[in-house]
Amino acid sequence: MILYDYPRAPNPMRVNLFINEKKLEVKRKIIDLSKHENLKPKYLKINPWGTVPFLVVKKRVITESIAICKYLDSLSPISPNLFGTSPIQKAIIEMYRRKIEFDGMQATGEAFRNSAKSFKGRAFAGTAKIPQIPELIDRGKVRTEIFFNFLNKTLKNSKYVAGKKFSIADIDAYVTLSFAKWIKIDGTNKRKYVTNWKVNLEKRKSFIKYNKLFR
Ligand SMILES: N[C@@H](CCC(=O)N[C@@H](CS)C(=O)NCC(=O)O)C(=O)O
Repeated sequence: MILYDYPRAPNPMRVNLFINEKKLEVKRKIIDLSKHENLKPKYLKINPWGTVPFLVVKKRVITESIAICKYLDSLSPISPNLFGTSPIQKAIIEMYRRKIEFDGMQATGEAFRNSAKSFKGRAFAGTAKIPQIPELIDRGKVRTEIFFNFLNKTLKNSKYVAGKKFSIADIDAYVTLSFAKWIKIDGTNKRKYVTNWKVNLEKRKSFIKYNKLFR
């Protein structure tokens, strides 16, 4: 099993934090996105979508971050369980996770992919040639701010995003917070509950290990 990875980018970051939380050891191959290595024919042959992360397991390829996390989770269904255990927990975690992905990560991505010079002509991740739409930059930023307001409100009443227990939803929200810096949005700004939650998460061994990569 090999994880094709570029830990700095938001989606690989989700998988990296998950792996750290579960204390798993996974063999990795780094694909340097800054050099567009993901679009080289040798990698497109393995993953035609041209994105990272992807996991190769006995010639099968798993490309979506959460699909990778779920696969690793079922190989190692040990504590901590980050997807929930009871039916209601599982549903609540998935509900928040989807909201974070659509209203947070995608909103940030909308502003970022439509503004970054290096993605001119490639406004979506992967190989498709899609022009940037400058009007989407401001819209993406507005959506991102709305998302952080929602997150702040959620965290006012609960220690973690989906309740009393740390879950994959916290990983996704933290990744969004970090990704938003790329569009110069500080999600903690005037948001006390997001700030406290971030400080708390950054004390976790898994987050310390990840953040050390870039010091
Ligand atoms: N839905 C995919 C998205 C993967 C994705 O967008 N990856 C980005 C990095 S965060 C990528 O590979 N970008 C490379 C490019 O567009 O050239 C997932 O959940 O993993």
